[in-house]
Amino acid sequence: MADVVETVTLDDVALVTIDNPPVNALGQAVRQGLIDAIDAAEANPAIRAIVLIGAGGTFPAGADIREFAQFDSGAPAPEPWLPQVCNRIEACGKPVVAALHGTALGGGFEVALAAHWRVAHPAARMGFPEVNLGLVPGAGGTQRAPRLAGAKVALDLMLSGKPIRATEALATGLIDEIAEHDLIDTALARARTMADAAAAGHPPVPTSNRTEGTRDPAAYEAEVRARRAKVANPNIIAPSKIVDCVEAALLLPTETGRAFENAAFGDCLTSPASIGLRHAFLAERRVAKVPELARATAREVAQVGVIGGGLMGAGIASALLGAGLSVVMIERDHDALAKGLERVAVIHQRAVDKGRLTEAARDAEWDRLNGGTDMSVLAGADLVIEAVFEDFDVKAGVFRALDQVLKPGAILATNTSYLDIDALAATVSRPSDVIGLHFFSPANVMKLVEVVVGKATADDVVATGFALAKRLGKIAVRAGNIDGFIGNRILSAYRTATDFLLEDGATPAQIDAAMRSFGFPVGPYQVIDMAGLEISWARRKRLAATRDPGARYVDIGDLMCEAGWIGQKSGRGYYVYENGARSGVENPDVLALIAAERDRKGIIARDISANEIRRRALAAMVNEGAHLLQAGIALRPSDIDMVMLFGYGFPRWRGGPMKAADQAGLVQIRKDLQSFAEGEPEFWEPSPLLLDLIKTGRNFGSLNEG
Ligand code: T1G
Repeated sequence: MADVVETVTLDDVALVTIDNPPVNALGQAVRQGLIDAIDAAEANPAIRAIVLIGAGGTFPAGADIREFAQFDSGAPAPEPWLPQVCNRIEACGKPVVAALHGTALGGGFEVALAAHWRVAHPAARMGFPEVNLGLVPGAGGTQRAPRLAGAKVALDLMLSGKPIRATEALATGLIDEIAEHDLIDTALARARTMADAAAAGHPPVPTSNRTEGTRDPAAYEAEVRARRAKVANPNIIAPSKIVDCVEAALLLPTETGRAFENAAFGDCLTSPASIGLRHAFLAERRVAKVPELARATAREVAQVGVIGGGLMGAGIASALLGAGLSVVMIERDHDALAKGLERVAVIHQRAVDKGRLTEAARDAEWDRLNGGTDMSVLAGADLVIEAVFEDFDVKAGVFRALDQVLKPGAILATNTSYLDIDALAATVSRPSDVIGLHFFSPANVMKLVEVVVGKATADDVVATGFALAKRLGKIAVRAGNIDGFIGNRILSAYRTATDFLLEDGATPAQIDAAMRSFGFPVGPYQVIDMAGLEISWARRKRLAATRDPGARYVDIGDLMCEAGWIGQKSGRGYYVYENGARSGVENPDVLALIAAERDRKGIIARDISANEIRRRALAAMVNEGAHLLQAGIALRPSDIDMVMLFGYGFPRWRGGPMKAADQAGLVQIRKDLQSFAEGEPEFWEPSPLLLDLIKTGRNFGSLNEG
């Protein structure tokens, strides 16, 4: 492996380059290389100063997140640790200048803060994203940044996790200079100037001795107190720890403050939330590792057709326009088309009103939107997405019409949320050009797209689906062709488990509260009321013929639909929504219906704890996920996690249902499944994959390659 840290001597300056693609992460070899380079330069009498820079696109973007995974099992970090590297840089007897470009993040920015001067490329950004991983900056950042810029700036950066531009960093004192010309030349010149000053008896002040940020202790403490009041969270400790560390920078001597930070970092590193958040970070990037993408390249897509201007079609059109594509929206008649285009205009205006889109950008997007009622206008389209009524015959009719007009090589995508992709592909002359692109509503907001691959789907069509999703800034997950694909299938299992609880003694509000305490933003019955009960009712009716008559079936949802209680849109569902209110109150009629159903089935209601609700919900999701893995519908467990995070509000800090199962322990999940099986043995039957993982001493994480 080429040296990840290389030193070139330029007259009297050592230019130390970190070269560890793709983001110069500070893995063990880089850390050791930096220590060696500083030692060598300091010992070399010909060297008067040192410049640190990253090769490729960026200064180090942080510690190596992959390396942390080994600590989940408690293994010690390989030395030298990053704090030691930073302390060594700061203690160097010769000036060290950090030259920043790209994204100097986390440990990378901490290395820069330990240097004696920071000069940045104008386009560089810097920050502390550790909090997004459930961590505190653990290499001196919580002690050095406040000394330069004060508590407010440091806490804004560390609690938001968002990077700032070089100009902002300069204004706060976190960096010292922006290179107006060549970054390296500027850094070299600065290094020599500092060496001259040192030779004249004015050595640089180590960052840890700087006081610009701590000169007003009262204001500093007030900022700490104000922040502390807002960040308490029993599940995610990093924000509170960050506040404590920044406070320590004011109150404790340097060495003690560093030790305080190190202890806080250790607490965070082993916390379930950091394990979950770091899993999510890597899983988000792993989803793109799909066999078809290794075998083919995406087709060019410039012009896209969207069939249907309803809620989904308008959302998809808006997302496409936002990605710079030209869109032709097709509707059955001019009235429907006008309504569809109007929906896009409303989405655009909302974005402008919220400052997410300038009027000029809105106008430019609008100029790339055309509409029609005759599919012949799609003759030039590279890809067409149908988002018409969720009925096979309707969609098949659209596909047959498209097949007549689209050019060879054009892709036919369906936005269906559960219909059979292979059956749809069989209706056209080009089944290999058919794919599922299952967007989630609202499609201009939700990041998840399930890319559903049919038996005939060509590799480059799959690659095109992934490329399009990436261009839309979305997370694409590969799904096999099965009813409900990945997300809706798991959602169905989750709701079956909670419906059983409704009959057994829980109320919708209790179940929703329990799942909100698990970390979902809203509970399952609140979600159903928002989406509309009729959607899952249609699915149940569609599957009725194939349902096991001996299996337990809960009629509550069907009875509610028959009574017209289909959720917010009807003013009542599991909750009552007075005068179109967004949040409802419990629907007494539903409680009465549930009680009547218990009587009819001879069920004696029992008290059900929030903990049991949460365990049953998770076990149902995990078991269905294991079934999907076994059937090859999902490529890996972490793909299932990403579907549930980005499509269904599963709490990110838990990493997803499969990660949560690993954190709970698969033996516990099996125990739960077995204890729940009493009432519905078929439903709770443990997946063979789950049992096999337990038997072989593995977990779901062991199936997430790479
Ligand atoms: N460690 C390991 N791999 C990383 C990485 C990291 N820090 N950052 C990115 N990668 C990989 C990523 O998995 C992907 O790999 C490839 O690089 C491109 O990433 C002690 C404790 C820098 C803005 O949190 O925000 O320092 O999939 O697709 O869109 O205080 O990556 O190709 O195999 O995201 O151009 C703090 C995380 C760490 C920064 C680039 N740093 N990275 O975005 O590319 S903790 C972070 C990012 C820490 C210290 C603490 C982004 C990016 P693969 P990508 P991108």
